[in-house]
Amino acid sequence: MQITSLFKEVLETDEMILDDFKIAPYTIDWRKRYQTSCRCVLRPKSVQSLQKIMRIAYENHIAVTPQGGNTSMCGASIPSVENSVIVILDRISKVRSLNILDKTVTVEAGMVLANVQSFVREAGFYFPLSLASEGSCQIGGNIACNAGGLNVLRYGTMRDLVLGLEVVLPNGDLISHLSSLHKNTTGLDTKQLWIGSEGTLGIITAATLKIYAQANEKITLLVACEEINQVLSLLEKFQFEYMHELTSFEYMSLPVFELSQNYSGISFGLSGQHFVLCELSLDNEQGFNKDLLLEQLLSLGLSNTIIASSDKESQKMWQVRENISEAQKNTLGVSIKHDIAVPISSLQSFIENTELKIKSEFPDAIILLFGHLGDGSLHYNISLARDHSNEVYQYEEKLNQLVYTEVIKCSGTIAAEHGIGQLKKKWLSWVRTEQEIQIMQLLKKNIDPRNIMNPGKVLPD
Ligand code: FAD
Ligand code: 2HG
Ligand code: ZN
Repeated sequence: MQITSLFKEVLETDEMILDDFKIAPYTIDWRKRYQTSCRCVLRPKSVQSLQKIMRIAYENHIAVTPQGGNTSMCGASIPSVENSVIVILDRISKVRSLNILDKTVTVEAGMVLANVQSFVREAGFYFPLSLASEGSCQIGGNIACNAGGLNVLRYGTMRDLVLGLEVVLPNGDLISHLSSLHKNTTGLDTKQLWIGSEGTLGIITAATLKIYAQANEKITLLVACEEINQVLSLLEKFQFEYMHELTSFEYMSLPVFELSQNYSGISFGLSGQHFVLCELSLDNEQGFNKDLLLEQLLSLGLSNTIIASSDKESQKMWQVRENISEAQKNTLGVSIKHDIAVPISSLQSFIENTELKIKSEFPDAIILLFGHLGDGSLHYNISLARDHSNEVYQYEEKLNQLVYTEVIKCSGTIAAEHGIGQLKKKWLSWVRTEQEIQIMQLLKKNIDPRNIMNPGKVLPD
């Protein structure tokens, strides 16, 4: 029987998208780096429907790619084998419960991140995961990628925010362990297997997440620096003076700052080579000492600073930061992306050495360096002045090699927050040992013996 007919037998008509024109947006990724095909897009209206889908897929060896908001930067959300089906979760997207005493919210996986944030905010609390794609990415996708974003410094990545999970396994069985416990030392923490698994071990349907008190006051400031070591001194100083109150420490190099300011139609009139966007979230009610903050900056020779004087000004600062990916895509076309992290103590040498290596082989390289410097992760994106088209991909392998060689010299990683997907599969062995990869393969074989869950992603073939 045809693949689509098998699903038609158990699903309602509105749970299947069959029209090629309507399927098209699901088969191309956000970057337009990967384009593929699929048999159909399935849109289960309940967890039970999803279980039926997985039973059929399992019995008939049909490859399934779960897709959330399709904002993956490494081709994880797009099928990479023929005859796949895509499963989307936008109809499994309710809030299941809010537990104020436990400080948790339980939401379904298809809920858009921004909706989770606003639900929690309206209840008087705070959910800290925040990324530029929050208007379209979904909690399930965030968990499957172990998303990081702008507040990792204080709250950690998705791994730190999930207390319980509900998952449909490749054979259709359901594991439901939506625990609200902040402590549970009963053997291995198996939920962590699905966090960061990029859809290769099953489909996440719900999660219990930590929520926090809202800050009493937030201070946003933009600091211009001439030298990268000033940026690092600023981080050191703020971590010492403000500790947990420092929630974001985002870095933008001059080309990135200019590109995004122009794209956003905003100018802060700051001059420098390096820019830092910081957020301090104050929990006490004593009010904020702006003079002290300025003094601290001056002690580092940093006088070129703007402290946001209104919510509007703070939003503008964040707009410039959050528009970077769009600005890059729409202005410079193709960029070769690297989502790396190195120990903060090695950042300066990594930045200096990598630029030297890249420029010596690609003198026309436009290096777009920005990211979550406070937690050691940076986006090292490269465009070439000679060409903005897909032709640039012919240099991807060489550029990856140059960047990743420097990353490895610093004991860093090639995927700090976007994952491996199909893009970085061949580089996995650069950062994980043979034994670690074997353990991952063993787990995959056991949980997904028919290799139907998002095949062709993360692990070597
Ligand atoms: P998708 O892209 O749809 O899927 C990603 C992976 O998760 C795929 O492997 C997919 O199969 C799997 N998946 C999706 N849903 C499920 C599910 N329910 N169960 C099992 N597997 C599932 N990432 C960061 O970490 N930090 C950032 O700051 C950041 N900023 C971004 C900014 C922009 C403009 C864009 C486009 C992306 C950004 N990303 C960032 C990358 C991206 O990883 C996140 O946007 C997000 O976590 C992906 O969620 P999604 O719902 O779009 O997942
Ligand atoms: C960010 O930090 C995202 O804005 C996107 O992780 C990074 O576009 C990129 O390379
Ligand atoms: Zn990022």
